[in-house]
Amino acid sequence: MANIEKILLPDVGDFDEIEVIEVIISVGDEVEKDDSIITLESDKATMEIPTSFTGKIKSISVNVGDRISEGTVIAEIEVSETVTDESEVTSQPDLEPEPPVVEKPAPEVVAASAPETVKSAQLPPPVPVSDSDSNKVAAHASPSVRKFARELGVDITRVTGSASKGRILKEDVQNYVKSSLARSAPAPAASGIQVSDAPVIDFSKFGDVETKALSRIKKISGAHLHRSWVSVPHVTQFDESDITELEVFRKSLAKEAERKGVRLTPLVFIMKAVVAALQQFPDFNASLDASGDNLILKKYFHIGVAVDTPNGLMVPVIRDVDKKGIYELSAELAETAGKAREGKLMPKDLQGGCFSISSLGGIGGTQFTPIVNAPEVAILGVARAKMQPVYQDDGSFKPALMLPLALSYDHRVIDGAQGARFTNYLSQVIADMRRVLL
Ligand code: CAO
Repeated sequence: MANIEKILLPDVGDFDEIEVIEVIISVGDEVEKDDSIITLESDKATMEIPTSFTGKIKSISVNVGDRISEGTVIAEIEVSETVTDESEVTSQPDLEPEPPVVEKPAPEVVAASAPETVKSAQLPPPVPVSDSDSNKVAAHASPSVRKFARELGVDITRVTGSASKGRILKEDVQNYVKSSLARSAPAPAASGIQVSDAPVIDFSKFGDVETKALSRIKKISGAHLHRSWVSVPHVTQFDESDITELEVFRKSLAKEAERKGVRLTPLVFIMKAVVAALQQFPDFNASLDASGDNLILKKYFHIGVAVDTPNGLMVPVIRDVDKKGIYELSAELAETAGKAREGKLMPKDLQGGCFSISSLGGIGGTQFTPIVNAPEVAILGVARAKMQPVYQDDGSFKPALMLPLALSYDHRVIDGAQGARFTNYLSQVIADMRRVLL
């Protein structure tokens, strides 16, 4: 016959009518002796109450929010293991008229106890912890989980709990071991960068917060940018171009552009200059093949242009820039940027790029380091042009409109010297667009 026992609240010290803040078990759960079954909270401490029986929970008599005292029935359990040490029994046998007076196990007082400091012999050194981790006073885990952690040589204060209120489960310890082993394992040959999970931080502990979901575009572009950031060894080459004459030329075309219904900005000239530089340095107009051993050189010149939209960054592609004049490019750029902002781009509008340009010149800033739009091998960042005194050979200074350029490139494909030659050439072409004809 099944042996049903009542689990009673033991003496928990100087507390009476203490609140239940968590019921850890559910009916049907198999628990082991010393597993935590409920959590109580007073104004001084949070404590987990363990069971002294191994078995299956048949019923639960308390709810979150109840205030309970010594002797309150917490649950009934079908005992599957005989408790040999009578002195540890805290429950009341079903049929006995009087509960035996016994020595109760001390509840585990979480907030007040010191963290365990079991040293790990098998695991790699822990990663640096965040403020929130270092504030952790004690790991919130049942005795059996602590025992499990000790057996594996895990410092339980480093494990992030996934149960409510950060309680650490056996699975959390297992996951910690898995990720620690993965960190210490040699990096897989192909793609493998392993980073440990970021700690889960409850920012509301520090002040008011609001949760705002990332837009779909941000999530997609974020994953792409992250992949490029970690998989492409980046170098950024800075340069600048004197666009004083180009600005005179651009402004002289303003009326004509207006008649054609377009607005000329420096960007279209930069696009043409970029194509001239790509023709001069074909390795920049390329992608690595899947093996990583070959460069696919492209004979077409499709340029991606980063567009700032209300929902996030998009990089539509302007095709065959080499075959188009600046008015045609201006019209196409305006139309494409408009579509991007209205969410009307088709997937094909975002495909086939050879090289990207990210222009923040209309907004401001002196320089920035763009992320390569893989599988492309380079991207040009353009910041805001600024009037500057430029030193002349005769010892005088001449005012010049200087355009900051930042070329980020994939160092697996492009050497530093090539990067510098590319920006140097590009800078000269932008400064004197007649070079496009050469
Ligand atoms: N220096 C000084 N002025 C500049 C400039 C520069 N480098 N680039 C543009 N300007 C001026 C333009 O001439 C225009 O002024 P006028 O109307 O008086 O001529 C004004 O700034 C606004 O230009 P614009 O931004 O509307 O147009 P654009 O052709 O330069 O750029 C587009 C178009 C779609 C690229 C831009 O609107 C945009 O979205 N930029 C943001 C890109 C982005 O978010 N990049 C970050 C991606 S993360 O790497």
